Amino acid sequence: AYFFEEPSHTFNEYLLVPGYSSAQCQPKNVSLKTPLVKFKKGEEPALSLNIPLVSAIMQSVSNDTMAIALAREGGVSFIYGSQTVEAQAEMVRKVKNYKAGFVPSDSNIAPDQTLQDVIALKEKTGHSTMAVTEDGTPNGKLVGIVTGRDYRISRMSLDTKVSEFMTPFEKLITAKSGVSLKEANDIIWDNKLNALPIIDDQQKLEYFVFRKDYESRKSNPNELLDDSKRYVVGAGINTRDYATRVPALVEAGADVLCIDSSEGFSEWQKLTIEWIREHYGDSVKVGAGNVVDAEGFRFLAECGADFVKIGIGGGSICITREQKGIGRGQATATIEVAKARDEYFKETGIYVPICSDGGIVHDYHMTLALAMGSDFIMLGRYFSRFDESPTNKVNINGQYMKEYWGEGSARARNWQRYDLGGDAKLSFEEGVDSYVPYAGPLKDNVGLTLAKIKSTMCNCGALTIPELQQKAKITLVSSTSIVEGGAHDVVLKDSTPSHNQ
Ligand code: MZP
Repeated sequence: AYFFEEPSHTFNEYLLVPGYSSAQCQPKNVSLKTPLVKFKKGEEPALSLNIPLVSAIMQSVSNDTMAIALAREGGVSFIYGSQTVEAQAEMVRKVKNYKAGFVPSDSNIAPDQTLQDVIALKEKTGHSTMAVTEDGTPNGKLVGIVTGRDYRISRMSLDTKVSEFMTPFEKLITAKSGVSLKEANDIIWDNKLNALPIIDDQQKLEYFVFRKDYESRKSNPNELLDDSKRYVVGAGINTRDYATRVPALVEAGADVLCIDSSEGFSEWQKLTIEWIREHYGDSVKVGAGNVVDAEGFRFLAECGADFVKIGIGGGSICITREQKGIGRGQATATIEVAKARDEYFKETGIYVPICSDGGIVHDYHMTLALAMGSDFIMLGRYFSRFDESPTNKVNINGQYMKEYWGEGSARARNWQRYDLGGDAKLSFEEGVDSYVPYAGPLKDNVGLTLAKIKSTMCNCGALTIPELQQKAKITLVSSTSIVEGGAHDVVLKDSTPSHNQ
């Protein structure tokens, strides 16, 4: 047997030691842009991320709603593959058909709704909801509701009056009535209007409502668009049905694919990548993984993977290490694979981005993963807590939770992720079904996380991710100093401080 010299470590066992910060080192000057797919020395990658975060290829994390919300902030979701080819392609299509800046296509008007109905719908769907009045004024007769992730009403309760929570709107145009919602969205897009299409029960446009201030559409400068109108979206594939799944996803408009497997150092991944290259050349981008050492990285890089994902057994819902005894501490795996990536780049002039997948508990773990060499990070638990994840929000003992389950759990039954040939079934579980504390909208949480990452980067004297990787000083910490890192020797007034949730 081969014995690794070092024990394998997790992110929790490391800290960053600050470096010199110049006056330029301010969070507003930090760029988090990072490559998503491989590129040759001196060239630009065909796809980059504006923030180094991607959401996990999981039923409980990445659907079309999550993908739109994350692309808006500059990251990418990989729509889960443990569903039929048609259902997955439809999710991809929804993201691609959803033009940036629009009201989501589930916007709806319900004639004769009461305010109580509006509130009940908001409670039921968790969606933000806006009331629309007949004449567009706050005190006008309620004629319908518009639901959508953009229109957040924070002060809604059963005794709230329409006039108290409604954003003032003015109904301006009726001339275009009768066109389809899609055509209405095109009109809004082409005229850069900040407007909502209101549809009748035949799904035809009845009228637009405009913001009173006639503001033009303002987009987030980080928004990840591949042409100027559509959001970037990824999708998971497996090593069994790629000959049917890949064409359907490509046809639906997926920008990047990723082979989703718990263990990627296998001939199955080679065959899958070869098939894609044979049919699409380099035009279809495909990541591979997961691996945890240099050998695994090199194998997948030589197979032609566009990026390589790292991580076995570190996911929050993962019991692979307990069930099979395979895996490696996520920090050690990331450090070794990053070295292999750099050596491969020196030798071949090809930079193959790497992605640390799973095991992120605190926001600072993300900064550590980047500092250790990861180009971007895949997260499941983190994103599952948000409004936009596809799972139920439930009240458990007075606390709101979201459901979160592993792809290797009996609930997901994603046998293809654990496939080693043989029978098409999940022989034993490698994941659990769980709850995670509900955390609210993605935008707010991601904003806070990025603020922390940027601030830490400034402490390390780095304004870009490559600069962080070059300048970071990283130290292992003893178990005693981990205790020192939290609040200690004081009696906390609140036993669950918000920064620990
Ligand atoms: P985390 O962000 O929740 O810690 O980890 C998410 C990652 O765990 C996923 O991206 C995937 O690689 C991995 N995963 C998903 N399902 C399972 C499982 O059921 C799993 N064992 O390990």
